[in-house]
Amino acid sequence: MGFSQGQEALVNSSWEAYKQNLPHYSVLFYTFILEKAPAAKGMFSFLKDSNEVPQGNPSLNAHAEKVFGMVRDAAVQLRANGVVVLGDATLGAVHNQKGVVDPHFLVVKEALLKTIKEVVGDKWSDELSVAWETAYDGLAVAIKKAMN
Ligand code: HEM
Ligand code: ISQ
Repeated sequence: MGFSQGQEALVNSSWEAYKQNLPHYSVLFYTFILEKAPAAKGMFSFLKDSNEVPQGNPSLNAHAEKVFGMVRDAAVQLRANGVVVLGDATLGAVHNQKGVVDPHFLVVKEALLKTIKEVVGDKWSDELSVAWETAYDGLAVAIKKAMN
């Protein structure tokens, strides 16, 4: 089964809700990543010098928005073309250089889903979860390919 219009709509509407309170959800996103992978702290330039995830850091917010936006774009691509193509080919090298390995992709995936769960509150559903997971997995495959 391909990625449906309904799935794309689920991703789009929760992406819009995420952007409504970007600073809050971005901090939450990093917090979930570090809960699962405390050692990842040293990998992120905007985290490594502080004990907590810094609030109100524009660069931190912009990076988180970019990651979420890329997953949302992956959903659009899956719906239109059935495949995710990485727009920025340098992302493979960026992640290699930072020492990102395969299991990290599961950490980021879980953090993304937990964040979306907070974003949508009682609108959370299995369908919503599967839509985000499918888009994320497609994008993760594309980034991992670029890392080889
Ligand atoms: C950098 C996206 C997975 C760690 C970046 C950048 C993007 C990005 C766009 C470039 C800098 C920026 O503009 O934000 C993604 C996406 C992912 C993914 C879409 C999954 C689908 C991962 C994973 C890790 C990771 C699994 C490991 C924990 C990093 C680090 C940087 C980075 C450490 C450099 C940040 C800095 O400048 O300090 N990522 N990434 N990424 N990514 Fe990812
Ligand atoms: C880059 N890659 C993966 C996850 C991220 C989370 C927040 C900011 C940047 C990121």
